[in-house]
Amino acid sequence: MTDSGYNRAQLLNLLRNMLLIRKAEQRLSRLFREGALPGALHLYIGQEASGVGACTALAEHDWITSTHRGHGHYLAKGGDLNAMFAEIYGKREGICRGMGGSMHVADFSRGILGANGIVGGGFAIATGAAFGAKLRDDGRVALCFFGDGAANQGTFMESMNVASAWQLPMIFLCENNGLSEFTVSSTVTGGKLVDRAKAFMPTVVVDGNDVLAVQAAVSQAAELARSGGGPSYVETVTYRIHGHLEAEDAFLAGGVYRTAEEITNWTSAERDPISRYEAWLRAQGMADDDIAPVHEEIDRRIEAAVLFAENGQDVDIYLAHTLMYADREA
Ligand SMILES: Cc1ncc(C[n+]2csc(CCOP(=O)(O)OP(=O)(O)O)c2C)c(N)n1
Repeated sequence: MTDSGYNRAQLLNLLRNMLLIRKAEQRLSRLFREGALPGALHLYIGQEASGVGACTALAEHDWITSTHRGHGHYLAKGGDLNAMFAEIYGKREGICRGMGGSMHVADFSRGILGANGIVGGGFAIATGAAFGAKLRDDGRVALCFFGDGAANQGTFMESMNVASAWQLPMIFLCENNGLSEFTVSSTVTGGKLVDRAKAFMPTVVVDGNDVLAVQAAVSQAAELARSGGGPSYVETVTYRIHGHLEAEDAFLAGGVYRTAEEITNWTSAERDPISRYEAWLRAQGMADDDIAPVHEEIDRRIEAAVLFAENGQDVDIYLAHTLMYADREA
């Protein structure tokens, strides 16, 4: 990790944001196993440096589109924790009134155009947001998070083509975790993903578990986009530690697509994005007195979010029908 020029408070804030994602999802994982949560749960654990590095390089009004693995992006962009928990619990107090669930957390007021159950579904949405920003000349940038699996969807090429031809203020942020559901991506992917983007725009591949490296790469891409320089492609090489989804064992029925050694390797203190960042903070002179209170604060916020969600009202299923039509009152 390199010197970012950040002050102590900013450096601790990066830790705070990564811990918020990690601890929130660890709690959600437990709740899922206890049967407290309806719907599927795709966890971002292990990829926190990618979402936090990218979102802290953006301005509050910039746009992001997310994926089915969207909790980390939503929280990193400033989405409300309580409203996310209530959404995942299927409660009316949820960010989408409990009707979207885990795969659709969104908050347009914070530039979060939504998680998305359609793999590759964010490409065209982010391209449209960037086109709108260019037409309005409002200085906004649109960043599209997507996985290496999504890069095999046709809309990736179509969106890069339009973004490049029209020089849109856009960042294609590929979170390359090497896996696509229960498939090792290299077995279904021709060539290198970055080479696809090179035909259209500047590219960079960074260590996606190094929050400061991601932050620096996305800052540069955002600066280029804001100054009229068009789109960029940033690839963050990372790893998802949990299964594709929390009920993975039931889907696999004894099948295996990765080894225990691979997981152990990526969860080692040297590679895990949070432990290695904490070690780096300590090397910069931070002490337990700086770091421990951040853990405690996040633990308190998460327990408050669980209570908030548990005390919420069950989703109003009749409202879904009303909301289906644009000309009806919500
Ligand atoms: C259009 C579409 N095709 C297939 C699926 C099923 N599916 C869900 S996640 C996934 C793999 C996505 O891999 P990647 O984009 O690398 O994201 P990751 O899960 O690694 O974060 C697939 C094929 C889907 N949801 N949508």
